[in-house]
Amino acid sequence: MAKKLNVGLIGSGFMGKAHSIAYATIPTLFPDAAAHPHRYIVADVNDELSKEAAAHFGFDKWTSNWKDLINDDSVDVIDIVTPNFVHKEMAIAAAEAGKHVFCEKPLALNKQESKEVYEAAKKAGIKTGMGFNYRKSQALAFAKKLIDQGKIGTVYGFRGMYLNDWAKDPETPLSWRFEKNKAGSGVIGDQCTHVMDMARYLLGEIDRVSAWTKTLLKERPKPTAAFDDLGKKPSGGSSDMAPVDVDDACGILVEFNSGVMGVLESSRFATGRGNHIFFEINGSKGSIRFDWERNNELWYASNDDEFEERGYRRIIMGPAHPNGDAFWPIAGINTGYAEATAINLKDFLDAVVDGGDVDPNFEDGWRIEEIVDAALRSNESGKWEKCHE
Ligand code: NAI
Ligand code: SOE
Repeated sequence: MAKKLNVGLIGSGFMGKAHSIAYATIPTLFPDAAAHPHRYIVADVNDELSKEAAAHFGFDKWTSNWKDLINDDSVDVIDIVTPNFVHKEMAIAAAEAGKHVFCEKPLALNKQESKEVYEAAKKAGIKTGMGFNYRKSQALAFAKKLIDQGKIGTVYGFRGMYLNDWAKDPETPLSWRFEKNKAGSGVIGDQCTHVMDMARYLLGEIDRVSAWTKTLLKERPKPTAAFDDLGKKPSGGSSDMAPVDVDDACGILVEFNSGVMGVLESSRFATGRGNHIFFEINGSKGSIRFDWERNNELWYASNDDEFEERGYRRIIMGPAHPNGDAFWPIAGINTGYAEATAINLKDFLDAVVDGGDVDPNFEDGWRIEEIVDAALRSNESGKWEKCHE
């Protein structure tokens, strides 16, 4: 019988919705899970948003002061889905109150802040989880299985990218994602970190980087309301302009601890790209490739195939693949973003109850911010930079 855990959710934007859908579906998808979430209380910045979120997302209660969640003895886990600049304060307060904490990526604005959050959570002895949800898709978990089984042999190289085009329009107003003091960094922390997470998950730690970043539009219209226009048709900008002080595009050469070479690229100006999170891994016995826009497929090429039949084959995810029991009886019926987010939150909640390890956790959040920091340093120095302490 699953233990009920009361969730306190802070933030009710894009990810507030995604996490609420996950909490609603976990009991149905995973009847045998150790924990089942209860949507207990939600907080946003004012009464209107918070009340609307409770009604829309199915929470019992709401408040416009996130500290109420921390001080509520009935709350078992705090889930932080606010803009990056408030993650640190909220996560440390929750940890110090002995709550288990899940935080969206990035863990904090930079590597120093992220380390502080990681250490506060470690000291408090709580369970932590990170919002690197894409890696929880069936295809990613299956890719890891193939690699761990040696199906692609000795790994020679990783190439990955995260391309979309939501920022390409100069009329898109400034929002927190364009401001260093609110976002920490630009596309490198906001998007490229998802590919870094996949790379670390599949191939282990990244040791050093050589990077180049660019701000493609140096100013944008000041917003006339406090909203994030992410991906929508531009509206709500004034004729006054404000500076963009973070990167819009990046290219990074990486070397893993294993010595494997990799190359990463990310841009939010890649016209025509939606959510193109792509990687390819080449090895001595085969290759794997993946594209999130077709996230129910994993492409696999094996040198064991007959010479004349060699090339990529498309494997469609289904009941035979990781977490298959939770979904549909036939391959190709398909799962997506909501299901990957549900698996990520389910794994975290289960660990709260059964005491197991969470993967990814705040240490991963901190280590990834170290890689971001090294890439930003490399952009300044023009040299390779080591990532970790
Ligand atoms: P958003 O701007 O759509 O929503 C943020 C919400 O937080 C807003 O409703 C805002 O009013 C609220 N908020 C801000 N300050 C607050 C405070 N002090 N107390 C309570 N509520 C507060 O942002 P979005 O897109 O949901 O991003 C949130 C976080 O999730 C970010 O850290 C972002 O990087 C991450 N994210 C992760 C994704 C993933 O796939 N893992 C996808 C999108 C965002
Ligand atoms: C914007 O680039 C964004 O919402 C990111 O913040 C998310 O992490 C990404 O997965 C979707 O795009």
